Amino acid sequence: MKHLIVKPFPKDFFWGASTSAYQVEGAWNEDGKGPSVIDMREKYPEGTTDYKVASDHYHRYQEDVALMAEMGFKAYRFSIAWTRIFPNGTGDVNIKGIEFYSNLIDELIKYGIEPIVTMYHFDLPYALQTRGGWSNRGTIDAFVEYAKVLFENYGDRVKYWLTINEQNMMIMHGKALGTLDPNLEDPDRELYQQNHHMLVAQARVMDVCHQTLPQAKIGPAPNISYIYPASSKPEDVLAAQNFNAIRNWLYLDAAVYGRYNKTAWSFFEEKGYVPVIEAGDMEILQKAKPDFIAFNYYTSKTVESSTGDGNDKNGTGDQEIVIGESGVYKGHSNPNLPKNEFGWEIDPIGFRTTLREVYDRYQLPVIITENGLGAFDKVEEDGSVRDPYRIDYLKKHIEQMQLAITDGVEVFGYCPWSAIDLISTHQGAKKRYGFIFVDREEYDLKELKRIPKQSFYWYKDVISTNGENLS
Ligand code: BGP
Repeated sequence: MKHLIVKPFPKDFFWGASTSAYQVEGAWNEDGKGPSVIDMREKYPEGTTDYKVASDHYHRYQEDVALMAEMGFKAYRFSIAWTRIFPNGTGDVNIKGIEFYSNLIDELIKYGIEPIVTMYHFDLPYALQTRGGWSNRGTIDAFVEYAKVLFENYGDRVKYWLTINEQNMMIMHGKALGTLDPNLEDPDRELYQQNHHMLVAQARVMDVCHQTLPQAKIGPAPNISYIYPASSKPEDVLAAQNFNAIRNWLYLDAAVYGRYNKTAWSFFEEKGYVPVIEAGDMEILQKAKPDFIAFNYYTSKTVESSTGDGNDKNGTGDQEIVIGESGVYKGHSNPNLPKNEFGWEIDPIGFRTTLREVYDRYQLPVIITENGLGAFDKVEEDGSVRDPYRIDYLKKHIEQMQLAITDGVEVFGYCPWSAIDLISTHQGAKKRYGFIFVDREEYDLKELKRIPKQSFYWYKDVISTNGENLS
């Protein structure tokens, strides 16, 4: 639809940005923090650093929040490191960890910035992993115990909660993210069992949130990308339906309706991935209802029908760009879309399509919790950092988000990735996403000086005009 009149962004729209604890904080073993699966990874991608210091936000959060306030942030989405609260995943609470986030939340509130808290962003406590991680139903209880402590300590100030970041990516690409236990014997079958446990854990936590904090709102935070068929061939359309179900709707149908998506379930049956569901699990899923849907969007995906000859994995680049599943769908590079430096297709219109589809299916308010462009930013001789490519990416996505709002989608916030430079999951410190440059290199920490980028000033203007001035 080509709108002649575009609706404005809602008043009180949550303009902000996102980070995650392990990628930004550093201080990986300070003040009683226990190790997470990320800290204990056997190796990191070649030529990339670990997460021990990251952007040193743990020690510099006041300076960082002041910069966010200068940009005019209305919201900041960050994650709490489970291992700062429970160094062993469960058991004794670490008071210093409680204090850190309490101070961070107070600092945000001081500037009128709404804290939006992700409870778990990839960094499962290593102590739980050694006991089977998400394969062990005990981890469900541990997550509920952890959530209760967060609600008790921060529920007076935090109104917006996100349960699990990108559960779908942890299940489908856990190896690349470093969240998958490398010793799993039958990873594919086991992963969908873990997925089931995460769904139950999420549902229980949503329920506890509603019972204990009636004013709070809580939702899931998957990565959602609408899947296109490579052509109008009916076989390709079926393949796209398959992948949409397995990658996207499986997770949201369970979170919102408390049921397994039928196409995804038939995929489990076909492949031998059917999870064990214990008595009462489906009732738990059905009882819990999210208040909104948060999702991360970077790119769309395109597939064609499977050749079934073992050559379905297709694509180039990193992360989940190489996709395909024998007999189900085959990855296809979309010739209509440009790619970023890392091979990720750039698709702003796909963002509008995804927003419309998510809202049509679930009829819940939506907040975008990640969207952004990774690039090799550099400090110029005059000390500035110019990132017009990032401005261009964000501008086009914001335009499409506004069109989706005009289409009728209820969007209440936009928190792109990332507020400040942090360590990328796949390419270390050199791949940057932030509005604020952090002066460090992969192995040389320098002084970790903060430098507002060109996009910082641009975004400041976007926020102050409530999205009217995108130029
Ligand atoms: C999402 C994660 C983030 C972040 C982002 C960018 O999947 O939720 O934690 O890493 O992707 O990915 P990358 O850093 O690999 O470019």
